[in-house]
Amino acid sequence: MNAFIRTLGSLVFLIATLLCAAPTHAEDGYDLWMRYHLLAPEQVKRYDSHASQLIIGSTTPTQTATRDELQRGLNGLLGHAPLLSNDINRNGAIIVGTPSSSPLIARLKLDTTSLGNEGYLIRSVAVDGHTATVIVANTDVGALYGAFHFLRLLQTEQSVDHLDIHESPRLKLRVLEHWDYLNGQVERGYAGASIWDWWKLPDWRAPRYTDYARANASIGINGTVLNDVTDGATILTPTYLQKVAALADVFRPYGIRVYLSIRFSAPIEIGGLKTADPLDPQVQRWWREKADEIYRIIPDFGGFLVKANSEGQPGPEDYGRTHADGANVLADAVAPHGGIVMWRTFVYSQNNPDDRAKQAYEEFKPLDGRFRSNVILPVKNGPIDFQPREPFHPLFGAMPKTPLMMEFEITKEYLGFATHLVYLGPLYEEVLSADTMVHGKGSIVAKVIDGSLEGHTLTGMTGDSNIGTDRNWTGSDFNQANWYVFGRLAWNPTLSSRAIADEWVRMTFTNNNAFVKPVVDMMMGSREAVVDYMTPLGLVHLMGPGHHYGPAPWDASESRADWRPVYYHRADHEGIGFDRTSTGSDAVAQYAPPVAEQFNDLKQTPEQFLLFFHHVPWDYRMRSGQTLWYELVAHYSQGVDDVKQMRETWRHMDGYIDDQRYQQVASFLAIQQKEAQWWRDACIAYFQSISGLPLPPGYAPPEKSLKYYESLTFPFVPGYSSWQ
Ligand code: GCV
Repeated sequence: MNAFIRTLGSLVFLIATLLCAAPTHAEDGYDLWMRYHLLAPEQVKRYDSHASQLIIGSTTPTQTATRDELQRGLNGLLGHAPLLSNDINRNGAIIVGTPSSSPLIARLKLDTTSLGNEGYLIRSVAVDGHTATVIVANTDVGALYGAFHFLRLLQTEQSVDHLDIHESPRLKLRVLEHWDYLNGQVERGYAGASIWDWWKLPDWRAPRYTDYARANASIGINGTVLNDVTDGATILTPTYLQKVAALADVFRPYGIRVYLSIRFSAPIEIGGLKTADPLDPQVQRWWREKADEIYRIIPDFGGFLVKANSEGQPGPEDYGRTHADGANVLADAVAPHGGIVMWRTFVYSQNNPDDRAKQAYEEFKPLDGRFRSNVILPVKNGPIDFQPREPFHPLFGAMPKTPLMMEFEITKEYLGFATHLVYLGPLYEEVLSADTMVHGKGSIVAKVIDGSLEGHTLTGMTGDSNIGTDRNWTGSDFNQANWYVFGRLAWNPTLSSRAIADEWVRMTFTNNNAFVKPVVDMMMGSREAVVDYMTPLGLVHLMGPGHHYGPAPWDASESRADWRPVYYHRADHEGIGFDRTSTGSDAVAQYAPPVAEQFNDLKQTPEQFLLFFHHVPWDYRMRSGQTLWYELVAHYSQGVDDVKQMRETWRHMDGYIDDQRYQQVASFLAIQQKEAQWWRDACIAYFQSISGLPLPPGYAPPEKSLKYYESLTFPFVPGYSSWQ
């Protein structure tokens, strides 16, 4: 009998394990990484003893949100929610709160001084003779972040015994920037329309807004810019401010502040003034009154984001004033309310014939120290524009008296839009760990933006969002990882992108190591693959004009020279590459001397940046001993081979996850392979027509003629820039 019961027990256990291990029901990706599916029975057993009771307040909206999230998460992961109680009366309680909101926590007398306003600690303790896990912070939002961390431990099947976790964000502003227009379009957005339904706001607050806030809070994002940097001034009108206020209400419990992109000429466009000159007292008053109006209805409004005097946008230079004059008038308007101004450095002018890579530095470096203390300058990761690979931006480390924030592009404008599987973690990590050398070795970009290098307290990172109305939010399941890794690195820019990929895969798909390991490896290699099949060896901006889809290295059709691919690669019969050395545009001089010296020297320049800094003969001998022409072809071919390998890896993943997501990834990888081949063939066909050299032995010729690739047109590319 005993044996029978044992066998029956094992059978039930086996069936339950199989059910958990091999999900068969369709999933559409809506849950993102907050996918609280029932864990395997042995994991449930392991965590049950740590989740018997939940002791948490619910007097504030943030406390309620935290309680709801823990209940939802634990219910999903363990199959039942812990008992909600006011006092501890058994082992395995979870106690959440702040010393001021929870008498139980106050009694523990934990040292929370180092946690600041947003940090938390998670610790295994004994309370009144019972074991418990406490999630403690100085604020409700800190406790919410801690709750998400605790859930992540379970989702990724980590130990929750003997916990002693201290976390606080390294950066103050962790901001998503939406390039969304009021008409519903999203600039460079490949996941459907804007998620802000402006027409129905403020009365209809779609439940999706709350899920958006949950997702952001789960990775520590604490700000959102709702509209595109080239959006008009309408957002500042009373009607739209009511809509903005409604969104701010939804986000507030999750610790998310709302920011707006403003148009510098708003005082003229909606204010009826004749000028937007920042030194004009009427203009200054207009901005002050506008700020007062905003803060009356959104008391925790974050502040303004500005793109000025760049790519046709109005700005202070229209009146002979500087970027600092422009930023300061806005800064003065929001300062009494605790607001900040993010004044973008992505500035270059069509009237300036100098190397585009140099222009932001030249504009801003002389203004160092001339901005108000509530101004921070977003700097794109590289000096051109979010290319698959660029060296770090020379402004990092060059403006010691001014807070700089990192601007990353999460939406894959130049990296295959929604369909290509490109995990951006390695790109972000490469830039954050790049050494500016401004104060000797170890002056890495992460230390510039976390303020530790120059002692700034206003710090931040902003990411140009990839979110839209698609059910899976980002246009593909793997694009969710780019939102995720952005948030995690904004919390701590020294985290490893591999570790982040690992936790994301576990939470988003499965903890099965047979899936996790190969998929994480595939993600980690995916960025190098796209560099290889699009822009290897330091090439940049070979994308089709305007829409940036597909290869067009031959293109010289754009009105502006610095929007043309031929401007960037400068290929001729002798060689290829942009000479930015001291004998060329001298862009290298913008870096600290040891870095400048390295980039200035052909032999010392890392080959991944070779053609960014040097014009190199086709027969130049690379470190491999092969010629540059050979290596160029080899890299393009390697990129395609890598994508083939990614498809092969994914083929072996069939059956580990739900079919719906599996199939979509498989189809998208097929698109990626086709397009990688197109990139390779079109670029090789073109560069061969310039170099006049035969293909190295063993490499297949392009499938079609150069004429064919040049003839392709794409009038309805998604995410097209509406201001061009
Ligand atoms: C918002 C790139 C993109 C533009 C974008 C611009 C910017 O040039 O192509 O769509 O405009 O960057 O960051 O301002």
